[in-house]
Amino acid sequence: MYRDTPHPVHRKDYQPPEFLIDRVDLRFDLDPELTKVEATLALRRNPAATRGGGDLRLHGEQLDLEWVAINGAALTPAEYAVDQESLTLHRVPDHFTLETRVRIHPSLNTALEGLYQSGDMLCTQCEAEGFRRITYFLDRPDVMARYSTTLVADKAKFPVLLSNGNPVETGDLDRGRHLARWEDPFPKPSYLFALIAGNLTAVEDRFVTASGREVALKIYVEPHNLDKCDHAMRSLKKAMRWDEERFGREYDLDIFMIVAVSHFNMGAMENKGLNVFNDKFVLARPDTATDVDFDGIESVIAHEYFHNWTGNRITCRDWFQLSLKEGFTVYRDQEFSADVGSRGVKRISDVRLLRAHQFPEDEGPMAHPVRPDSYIEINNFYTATVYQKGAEVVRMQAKLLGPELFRKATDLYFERHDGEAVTTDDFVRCMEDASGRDLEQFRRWYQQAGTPELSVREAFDADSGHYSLTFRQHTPPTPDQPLKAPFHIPLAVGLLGPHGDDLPLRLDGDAEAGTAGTRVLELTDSEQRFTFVGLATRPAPSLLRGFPAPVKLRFDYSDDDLLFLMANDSDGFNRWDAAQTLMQRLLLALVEDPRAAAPDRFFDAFRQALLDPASDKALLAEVLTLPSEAYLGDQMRVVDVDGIHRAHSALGRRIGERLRDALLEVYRLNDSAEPYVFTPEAVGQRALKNLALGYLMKADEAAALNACQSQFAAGGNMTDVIAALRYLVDHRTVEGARALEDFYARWSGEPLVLDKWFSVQATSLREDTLERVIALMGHADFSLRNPNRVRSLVGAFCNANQVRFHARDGRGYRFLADRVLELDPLNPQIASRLLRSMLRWRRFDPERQTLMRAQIARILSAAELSADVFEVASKALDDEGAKARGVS
Ligand code: B3K
Ligand code: ZN
Repeated sequence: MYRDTPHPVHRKDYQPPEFLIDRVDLRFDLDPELTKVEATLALRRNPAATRGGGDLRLHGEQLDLEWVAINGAALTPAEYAVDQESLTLHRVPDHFTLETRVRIHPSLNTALEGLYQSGDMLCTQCEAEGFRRITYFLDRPDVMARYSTTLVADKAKFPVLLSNGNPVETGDLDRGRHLARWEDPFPKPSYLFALIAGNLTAVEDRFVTASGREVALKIYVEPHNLDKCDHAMRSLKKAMRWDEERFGREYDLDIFMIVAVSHFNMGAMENKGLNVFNDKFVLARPDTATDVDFDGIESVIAHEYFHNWTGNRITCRDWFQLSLKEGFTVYRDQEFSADVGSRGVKRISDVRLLRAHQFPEDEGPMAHPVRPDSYIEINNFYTATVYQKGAEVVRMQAKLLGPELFRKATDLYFERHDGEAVTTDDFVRCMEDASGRDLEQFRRWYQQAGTPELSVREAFDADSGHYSLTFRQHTPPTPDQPLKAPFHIPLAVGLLGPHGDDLPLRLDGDAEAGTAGTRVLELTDSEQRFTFVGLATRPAPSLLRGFPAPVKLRFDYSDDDLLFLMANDSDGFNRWDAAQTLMQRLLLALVEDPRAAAPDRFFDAFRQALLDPASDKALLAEVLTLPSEAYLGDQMRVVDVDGIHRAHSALGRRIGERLRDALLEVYRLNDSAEPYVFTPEAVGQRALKNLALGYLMKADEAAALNACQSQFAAGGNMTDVIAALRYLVDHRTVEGARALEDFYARWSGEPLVLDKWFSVQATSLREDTLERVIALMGHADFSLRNPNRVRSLVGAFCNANQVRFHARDGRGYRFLADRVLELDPLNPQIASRLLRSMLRWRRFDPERQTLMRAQIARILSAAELSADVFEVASKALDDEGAKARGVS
């Protein structure tokens, strides 16, 4: 907690560490109330350091220092100084051994950073700067050391003791205690340290690597969750194999462990050899977890596993380089999911996510480049920009290089930088060196914030058969970056003939006749024209196939073009995008004029798509899903909260009414009685079926109510149950209330399922949702101490329920501010995340602006705030930044 204004850290101030640490020997005497940590560090002056003095300052927070010695001699108080954030050793030699002993208090650690207690177990979270809450250290990623860890604890309470690396010793001690010692042969930064102590059971398996080494795989969970690990284990083995095949990366230790923890600030953590997971991303059974959960588990397990190479073996020089590991690893997990599932659907859901979270971030007060220039609290920069846009930036490089050269470049990266802490620039240099391409201009994607707007004009000359596309790029100002230089943007373009076929793509000046399909063009200027030749009639342009760059496309498609692309484009992504644009248009017209009617041909196209037996069901479900209310708001100059909600409900209801028969047919055809399987086909079938049911429920269709109730009662799998529950709660007061009671009675003992029960209520469109949410805050099962529970109730209400959170009376805003103030002293990371729902207050009408502004100001005036919340709140209200962007 800070009384003074916390200061930003700047990228330009980076200095190499004055000392390096070669070895770390840790000994933990574990106890939830009081844990003792003894650390022995082998330090030496860094030959590459640019400055150095006699003193050495180590990071340390909330540590009670008991003892400190250099080369075996205890220091006297004159030889060191301790403050709230550090231990400074005066006049240290060039080489020395430092020993410290500190006391820490895991059971009091509600921030869940450092060593803390979750239920009956002890666990750690060190990224980004949690290790300094465990012991005094150079807690920065460019200090990589070899660790050994000895854990001592009561054997009955903590039979399992885990840390990074390989197990080397176990043994019994006096007073019912025991010990375990772990050695990690790979040098690592402190943020990758982990330990776990608990009463856990493991699901075990083995994996033989491409070179024939055997690796033991263990997933540790609390004993009652043993039957929910199959999917996680399958996912892990798939990910290990895929990384060998696709990137040539093999696992390197004898053992790989995953531990599921129920109190966790984020999704999971890639600690070397010992990944610690939020149990939401491990535990799944068909009756407890939805398709979305199964999918999340598969990709998060893969993501953390992939970090072993992109993050752990090669790490970040400093936290400004976070996207070096996160952007690349997200790209890798996206490609993995595309390969093991459906590539088209995966791309759609990734772009949906990017547009829903990253684009708004890029136009808000916390917009920052993929490689930020400054931060106050690094935990605030685990953002959609660093992760998702960072992945898009890697994807663009893969596109520019093509698959072979990209693989050559990643091979070079792994070889050149193994064991190092490097920068995003080092990554791009590998792309350049392996391909011979100059990516100097491309580097702007790391440096400039903001989403480029890409306006396109077309011209067709029937006489010459020339068809030209003129692209103009413009990136709006962002805080501290008023002017932007043009980006290097890969474009993937196709042209459709009158029968929907892909035309040959020959550019003016090409020697060869073009081939039909998709062509990658490179835009580097602020305006550039591409002229295609040999066209008999005006083609329908299919621009940005597969979404090759994170930009906003502005092209004045006619409705006819969109319907044509939706029906014919060979690119699945663009079929979806055309449908989305069309629906967005209809909805925004309805917002303007509630009496506007959707044209018949829209319903005809919808019906045709629904009844097409050849269609990919998962893709179809995506195509036929209306853009969300929040996304529609993003497309308006001033978000019309109530108008959007009205239009959204009206069109949904209209679809249900007009297409009743087709929807009922689709429901019937896809309502399978087969046992649950998690395959792309089965997932698609469930998605389509539940989409149809949703439209029918909106239309208040009697047959749908029956179907919904029996689907809920049958309880076949959680995907179907939760869909039915949501529809009942949203549309039927009596039946909804009964279903909620039944659901609670059935699932109150399963925390992850209970989270869904809270979420369904928090995201309900019913008018009394806020009252319910407030009432649920007092429910015996609610706790501010569990991040999953907070997210499932408070987070869901504030982030995923635009119409109720942004209710005109401002009570949603006050509710959020109260929660932020309540949570901040307990868990600043969670408090600061929640507050982000108000970051874009300037996008709303003046009344709502005033209300939100007042709540943010109230938060800022609190006597004590964490750096996390302070940074978000102060940037939210930063008028200078806003002026630079031309908004008021
Ligand atoms: N690297 C962690 C995130 C750490 C967040 C710290 N506030 C999980 C991941 O991205 O894989
Ligand atoms: Zn990651």
